[in-house]
Amino acid sequence: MMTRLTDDIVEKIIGSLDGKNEALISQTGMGILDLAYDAVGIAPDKIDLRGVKVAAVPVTSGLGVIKKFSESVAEIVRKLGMEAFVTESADVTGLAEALSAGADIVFMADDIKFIALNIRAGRFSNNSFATAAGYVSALKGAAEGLAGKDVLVLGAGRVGSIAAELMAGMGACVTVYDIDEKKVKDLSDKTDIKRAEDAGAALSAHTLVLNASPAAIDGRCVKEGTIFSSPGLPFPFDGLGMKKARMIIHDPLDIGVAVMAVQSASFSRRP
Ligand code: 2YC
Repeated sequence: MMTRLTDDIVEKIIGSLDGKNEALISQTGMGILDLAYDAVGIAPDKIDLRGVKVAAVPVTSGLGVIKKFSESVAEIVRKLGMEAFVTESADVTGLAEALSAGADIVFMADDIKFIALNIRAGRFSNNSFATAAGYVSALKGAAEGLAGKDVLVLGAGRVGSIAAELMAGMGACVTVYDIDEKKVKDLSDKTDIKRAEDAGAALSAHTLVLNASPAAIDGRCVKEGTIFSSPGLPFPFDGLGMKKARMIIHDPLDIGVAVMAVQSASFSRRP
């Protein structure tokens, strides 16, 4: 079960976007749009985001709508230079409204999946891949490259396992910890990824960490000067961990949505 955003976390997103973009530039050398291009692996001049029309459709299934979730998605997308709106209606009626309004891309999330569907291309971007790729790019930027470097991934769920494979593919020496060792075994059988026996010991031995786990991080185990690229929710750091970390890159939704929007738009890229 993926970690679910709460109303109060989402409420804070819209007003914080500009400040967080400045922070991201100082942390990684990239603003959120450049980071999204990097994560998708597309050069900015190969795609024109202006005029791309994006609809965010609220979905009431399962645990229902999260207040301001769709509005936050639309605002994050507008900051990338695309046009974005939230449909009046939810669910199927909302989807019909988006299509009638000529949306090129539709964002929708239930409690299991969060996708950005490119209508004409008939292809979609998935939040798990987009979040993994976005936070890998962030770590790569902050570390000035990952090739040949030791990187620890906490959590072998959908985001952590994709991130581990992406970084192994970049030549990083990846170690993964998950409380469920079977998840890591599946991963290490497929790749040259190593399995950590103990989270604390692994943290004490790494200064590059991608945290994609919902578990708290014990500051006593954090190595001084560690760079954390940390999509994990809820925010896992205690005061000691925040003091010892050189940098913590974290947001509840922004980077994942930005990568989804650029990746989904790239499906329509002119040849
Ligand atoms: O408001 C709505 O339309 C809701 N149906 C949205 C539910 C989103 C559930 N997913 C999550 O909270 C997490 C996010 C961190 C991104 C991916 N899953």
